[in-house]
Formats: sequence, structure tokens, C-alpha cells
Amino acid sequence: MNCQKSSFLIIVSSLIVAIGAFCEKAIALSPCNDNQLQASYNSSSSSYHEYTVENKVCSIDLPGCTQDFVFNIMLSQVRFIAPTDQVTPVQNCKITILDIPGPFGEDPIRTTVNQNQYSITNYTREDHALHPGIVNRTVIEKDGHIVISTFGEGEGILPTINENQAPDLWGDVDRGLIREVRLRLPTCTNKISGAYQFANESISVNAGDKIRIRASGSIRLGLFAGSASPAGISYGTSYNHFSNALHGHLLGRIFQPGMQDLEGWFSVGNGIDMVAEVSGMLEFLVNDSDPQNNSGAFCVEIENLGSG
Ligand SMILES: [Ca+2]
Repeated sequence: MNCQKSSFLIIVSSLIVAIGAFCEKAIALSPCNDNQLQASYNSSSSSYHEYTVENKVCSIDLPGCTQDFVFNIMLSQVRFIAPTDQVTPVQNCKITILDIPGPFGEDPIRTTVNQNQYSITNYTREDHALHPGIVNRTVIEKDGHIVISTFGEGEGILPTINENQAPDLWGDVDRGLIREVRLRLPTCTNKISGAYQFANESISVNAGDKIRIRASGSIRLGLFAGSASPAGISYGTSYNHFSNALHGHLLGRIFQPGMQDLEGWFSVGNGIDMVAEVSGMLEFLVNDSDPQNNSGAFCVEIENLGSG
């Protein structure tokens, strides 16, 4: 809409105010001050189309698999936000030339980044074959997984083909992202499974050793209890080995021959620095006496700094 021309034709002053407000709103809605970008769409238009494609990236039980981690990997290369081979980083308001094969132009898009929402939006520019349209890619947590959700809508040409091809097109982009996430997820040296009744993983230590323990990851503790970090969760004490520690809290001990199952445990949680009082096997236990309904694992990194 040409604001100056329209205002000129309006004589009634109250209407001028109304038009003025509309123009201001239109300017404010143009992302990156790029007036080629169309932010909103008319779903009753005959060429309107929309689609949503969702793909699982990783299970939140995997240590390191978080929205933040996946989103930052998505921002690391343009090929994770659009169908292209380009490996340069994603930046707010950056223009990317997609050059879709066919009798069209350079097919540029402009991308905005919303770090708080773990979301990016691609807007077509006028020279894009499918202009006008947007694609919104958001990293969400759903059903125990980090999921990449792609929503597209537009009013350009080929609405049906565009909708039908979306799962394959974005499936390819997502596969590249998923591969990169798996490569970069931290490897876990000692996995403490949530499904064990008693100790799992044994690491030998000597009396006097300085031991640094750091724990991460998440264990689903049951249908109603939900998931916990190694710090545990407030969830009554009926299913605890120890009532004075949170449900799902990570415990440790140095096992000595002859010890009972519930003997010698101390709090570890997200991590501790300690000096071993005795020589023996360092063991771990999740504070849940009903582990059959558990899934996932804590990842425990142990550094033995010796006796110096
Ligand atoms: Ca349980």
C-alpha cells in the first residue's frame, strides 16, 4: 500500500489518523526493514497453502540433548535451515541465495533468528520462485524428544505441489541436522542406568585420592514422577532408597567387601569434589527403589586427581 498517496486522498481528519496508524503497523511488521518480506498470510486466498513437518532429533534421555544444544547446531550452518549445501553460519536478517533449479531467478530468502523461542523464520524475497511465503523452523521438546518442527505457509504458485513435497524437502534438511547433532553430542564415559536396582559402574580408587565427579543427563523415574537430573526431584519418599535425599538423586559410595546393599552411600547429585577415605570400588546408585518403570541414564565423568 502506498501510504502517502492514500493519505492525500483522505479528507476526513479522523480517517487520516486511522490510515496513518495502518501504515505505521505495516512498517513495523516488515522484518529487517525489508519491504519485500511478507509476514502475514490470508488463509482464505485460493493459492494459500500451509504444512507442518516434524522430525525427532534426539531423546532427552541422552546427556547433552537439549533444545539449546540442537538450536545452536541449527544456527551453525545455513544448510540446517534451508534446502542448500551452504555451510556458513546463520545470522539474523542474512539473505541466502537458494538458486532453485528452474526458469526462475536467484530465489533469495531472508532469515530472522529468535533465540528465546529456539526458532528461525525464512521469508522469501520477490525473486524467489515461491514468493510470497515463509518457513518457520522451531526446536521444541515433545514426547521425550527434541524435535525440529517446520511450519510453512504462503500464497505463491504451485500450492499443492509445495505442500506435498514438504516432508521430503525438509526431511533431507533435517537428516543433515540430525547427523551433525549425533556427531557433536558429548560421549559419556560412565553411564548410570536408571533401570538398575543397585550399584552400577565400578571404578577403582585408592584411599587419599582426590576425586572430582560431574554428573549430567536425565532419567525418567516413572509415569507420574517425570524426569530428573542427577539432583533429583521432589516426589514424596515412598519409592526412595533413602528418605533424606530427593527422589532420583544420584548417590555414590566406595564399596568394600562385605558391605550391605544400602550401606555407605553419600550424596553426589550434579557433582562433588571429595577425597577417598578408603580404597575400593566407586559405585553409583539412583535414589529410586522402583526402577522397573525407569528409562534413560545419568552420565558421570570421574577425574582421579591422585593423592598429591
Ligand atoms: Ca521409578
